[in-house]
Amino acid sequence: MPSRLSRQMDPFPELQLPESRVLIIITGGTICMRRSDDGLIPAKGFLRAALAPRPSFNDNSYQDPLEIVTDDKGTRKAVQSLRTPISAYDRRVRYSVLEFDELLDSSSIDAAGWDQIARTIYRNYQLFDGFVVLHGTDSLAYTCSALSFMLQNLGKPVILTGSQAPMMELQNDAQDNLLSSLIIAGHFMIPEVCLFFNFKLFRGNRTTKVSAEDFDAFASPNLRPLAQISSLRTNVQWNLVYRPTTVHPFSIQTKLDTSHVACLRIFPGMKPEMVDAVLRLEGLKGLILETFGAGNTPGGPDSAMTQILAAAVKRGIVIVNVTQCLSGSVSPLYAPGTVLGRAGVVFGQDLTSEAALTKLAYLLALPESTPEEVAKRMCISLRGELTETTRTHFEHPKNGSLTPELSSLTALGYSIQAGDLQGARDIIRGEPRWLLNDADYNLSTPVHLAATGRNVDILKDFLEQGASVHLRNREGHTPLYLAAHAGLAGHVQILTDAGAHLHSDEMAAARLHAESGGDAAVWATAGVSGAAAG
Ligand code: ASN
Repeated sequence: MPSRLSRQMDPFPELQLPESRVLIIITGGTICMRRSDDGLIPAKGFLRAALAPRPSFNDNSYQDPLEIVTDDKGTRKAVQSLRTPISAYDRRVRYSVLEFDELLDSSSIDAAGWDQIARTIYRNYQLFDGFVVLHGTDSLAYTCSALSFMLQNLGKPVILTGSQAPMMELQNDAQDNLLSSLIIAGHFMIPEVCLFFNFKLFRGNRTTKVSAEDFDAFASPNLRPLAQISSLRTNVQWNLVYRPTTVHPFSIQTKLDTSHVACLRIFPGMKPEMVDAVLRLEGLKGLILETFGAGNTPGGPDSAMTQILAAAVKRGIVIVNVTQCLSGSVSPLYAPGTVLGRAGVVFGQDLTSEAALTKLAYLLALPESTPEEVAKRMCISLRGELTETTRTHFEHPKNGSLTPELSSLTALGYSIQAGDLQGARDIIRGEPRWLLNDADYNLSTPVHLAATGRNVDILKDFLEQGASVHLRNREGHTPLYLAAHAGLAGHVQILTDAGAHLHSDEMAAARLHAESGGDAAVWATAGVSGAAAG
């Protein structure tokens, strides 16, 4: 693998842009299927059969092996990697493939499969800039929703995709879906679990499958796409991107127990006993009720249906009201919905059924969860899965010769330089766009500047507002590297608390600094193994 130093001496300027690394995780689905006597079934060997022969997935450069972690003990294995040709954004994406032992038609995935995906991402989190998960479309919206909750304080893009026709068929949507997912994961710091399909990037927990055959198979009825691909560029709606705003590193919650939850669709004339029978299933802890329109069920306050639901809530079962409609929200707009609310049924607002079911399974799996706590958290947004009331939006008048983006970024740079926390906050508050992941001519973000700035509180403030710790500047450096290089122990600590880690490309240089005159304790906190701590 070319080292940072050799890359810096390369005479071709475009090669100086840091290459990004993406791990493709293959779980199955039509995208990797081949024909058989029993119909389409998933087939192994995707990298060799489907990716290596295609010029848009393989620039035929020297195929550096990349390391991947294969188990919870941290066992590393070197696997083949391929690299894309240079993108419209002057960057190449190097990727490796990790194929699960058993590839599934996604109709058979369950919570154990979600665990396997979450663990694979967790084990390999520090080795890659982003992740692409290949998955069947049938249960894709469920898996996206489940993972959005299971991956806590996610700081890197995780993009799930699949296709309606296999990659090995002459006419397919697989190639576009996979290539776009790879490019987005390798270029744009969107720290969310996303679903990419038919030129659109969606927040995963907002999606639902709407067609069994069209290429336009997914919709996100209550939230616009996070990005759209056009012939010219990828248009990211940065103002929509969700970011964790607490200073905690990435972690996962596994073992969602879907056997404790159920989903029922109300229909005209439905017998209340049916609902009662489900609510009395042994071990049931939560129910998603798909109701009519804005959240209505048949019957009034004293009806058998309402009494059954109220009694179940009293027994500690969490019941969540979501709409059968494709879009819109449930609320106490009509009397029947209000009656349900009074009976203790939670208003699921504009949650999809997929998000509601997996969120309920996630919350019930958290240690020490109580029905009251679960009911409370079902109504608030944990990962942007539901629309909370709108926030106030401030805007300063703009003038000057720089574009508004650059003038705000420059002003922010001066505040950081002066250590002026209030000044930095004022600029960000008055800025309608997402400024904290913007970068200057050197690809330095405000976090890069704050990482060596005189006031560590500014750095902390940026992280609490959801700024990414993983973006790299033109030299390929993370903010953590810069802080450690400057010997700033407090800055290094807060960055690692927020989940920052050195990029694999930086490790060799970091080790060199730690061994030759740098502050070994600071480098050790930054994650250089072997550097003396304390
Ligand atoms: N049955 C397939 C699956 O979900 C459908 C697809 O991927 N298009 O695995």
